[in-house]
Amino acid sequence: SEVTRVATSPFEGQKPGTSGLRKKTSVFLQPGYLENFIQSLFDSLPDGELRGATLVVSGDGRYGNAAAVQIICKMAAAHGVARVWVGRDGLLSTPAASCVIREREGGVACGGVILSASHNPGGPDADFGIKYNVRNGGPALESLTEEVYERSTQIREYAIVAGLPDVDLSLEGRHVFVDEKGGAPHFEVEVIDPTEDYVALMASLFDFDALRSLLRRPDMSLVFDGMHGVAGPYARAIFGALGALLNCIPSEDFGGGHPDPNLTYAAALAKLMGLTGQPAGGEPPVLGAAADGDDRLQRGRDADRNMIVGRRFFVTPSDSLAVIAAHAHALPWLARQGGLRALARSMPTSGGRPRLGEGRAVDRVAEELGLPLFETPTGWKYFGNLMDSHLLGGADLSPLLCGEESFGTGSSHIREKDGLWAVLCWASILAHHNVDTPEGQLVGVEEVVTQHWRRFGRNFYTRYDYENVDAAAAEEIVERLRAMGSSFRGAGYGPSEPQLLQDGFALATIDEFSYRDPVDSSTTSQQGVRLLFADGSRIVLRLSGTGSVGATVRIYIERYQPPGDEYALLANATDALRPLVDLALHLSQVRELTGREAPTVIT
Ligand code: VG1
Ligand code: CO
Repeated sequence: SEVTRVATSPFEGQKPGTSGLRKKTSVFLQPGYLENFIQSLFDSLPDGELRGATLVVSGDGRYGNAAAVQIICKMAAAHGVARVWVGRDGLLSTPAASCVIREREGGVACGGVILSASHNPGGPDADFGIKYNVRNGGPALESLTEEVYERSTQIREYAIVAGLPDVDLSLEGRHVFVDEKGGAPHFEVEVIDPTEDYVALMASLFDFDALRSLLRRPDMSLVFDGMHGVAGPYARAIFGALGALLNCIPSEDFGGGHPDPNLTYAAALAKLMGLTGQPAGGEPPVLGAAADGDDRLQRGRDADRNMIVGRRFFVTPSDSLAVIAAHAHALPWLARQGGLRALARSMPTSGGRPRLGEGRAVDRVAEELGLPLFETPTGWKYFGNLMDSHLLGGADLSPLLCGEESFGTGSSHIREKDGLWAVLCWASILAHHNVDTPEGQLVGVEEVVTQHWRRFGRNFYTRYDYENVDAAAAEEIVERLRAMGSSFRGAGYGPSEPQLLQDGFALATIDEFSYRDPVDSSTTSQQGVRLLFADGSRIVLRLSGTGSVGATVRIYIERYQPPGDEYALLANATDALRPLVDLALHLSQVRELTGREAPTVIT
């Protein structure tokens, strides 16, 4: 069919944030909005990139997903793409999309358009999102997304094969379109099984036999909460293959709201695991996990995040990363590759700078294993460059483990965070600790984590989110802390001369995080204000880059407890952090400036 050129004019604000372009669904539904963005994206790709190429197009199934897939297919046809891979029903989890780009047919795809607003809720009144992942399977870097934005401000027309019929996305297989005049280049949409490539990859990374033996023990139990997200089918395929009795909680038990996997939103799992209230009947399961999925009615599914819970025991995401890193030897594919080469974490993830006070959490593990530790801005895209450092002429830093405090954990097996992979890591860690334990004496999650603290110390950690506050007020909070930084330095305070604050806190540094990518030397600045204390405690404040309206203020609060004092090590986190939380609220004036008495969410 013919390519149509449709006249259009720019929409404001098509600027991708932490993880792609996220806007209200109604904004995306304006005629031409999606088309403009896709045209700007296609125009920003290297010359010839799409000609004859295979492109992955899929999403998390939220409201608008299927219609957007059809439009993008028609635009791909107009730009010379030979084949589009779409997951059945237009669905692929974010990690599975990364996997399909990298692995399917040996990694022939040129990239993928992922329709997801991940942890933001979906629906006609909620959010929609779109991001592009490049050939390595990872999110596009800022150099590309900036260009897309630039082009979106100047766009005049977009190209589409408007006459191409919609594809039945429920039918797996090849849907081939031949030009009626014959001989013209053909275009096809291949609807693929969304779990096939991903499950095969997991089976190659982990020792499924060892996991099967663990999961068959009468004293072992696992519960996985897919939170109505796309994780469900992947979990069924994987844990089904492992013969695990997957306690599938009926979805009706979950209230709608927000797809973050955390103790607030995964309330049913928290209850089942004995963290809140009385669990119904018997001991809670040994290992519990949730992926990010979503609210009940407005399906949105992404499955890149994970939450790990033990029996009556919550594992902070920063601890989860540190524990996985400390167990690299127990993870088969890492062992096969001769062990880890590097570790990375986003700046707000538990750690801080090791040169001040003690190095912490994952930093301590890196120190002990003698591995380089990279501290990157928030968002997954920065990890990809490190993993592909050899392609850019640097030292090979893969295999690399990385993570974020926001329930994101992953490694160089793909280029996205990966919720189910993290659960398999934890199952592998339990398998490793329980090779010889007698029945009834299974080493559980709590024991693994407390052993870790006894060796490395513990980072008490919490995050306060103030969602959808006035944008000017949010800016003012950041400005205040910047100004505080200037006067702090002006007065000559610093690491060797800390400033004594209320409650005896000694402030050693205030700075604003900026990152110079060690591989391609690009820089990213204004990534959050950090207050570092002489005892190694830390307060970080930054504004979210994934919201669709207003601003979200995130305050990250962390205190390090060295090993040795058993009582202090096992203290209640809320109590242990209270003075520092009070200080953070006081210094930021977040209550006064936003008019919010309490945060929207505490994790
Ligand atoms: C948040 C998290 C960040 C994460 C991002 C995407 O970003 O803090 O760690 O990478 O969401 O996660 P921000 O800018 O709102 O703080 V997902 O699961 O929504 O792709
Ligand atoms: Co997500």
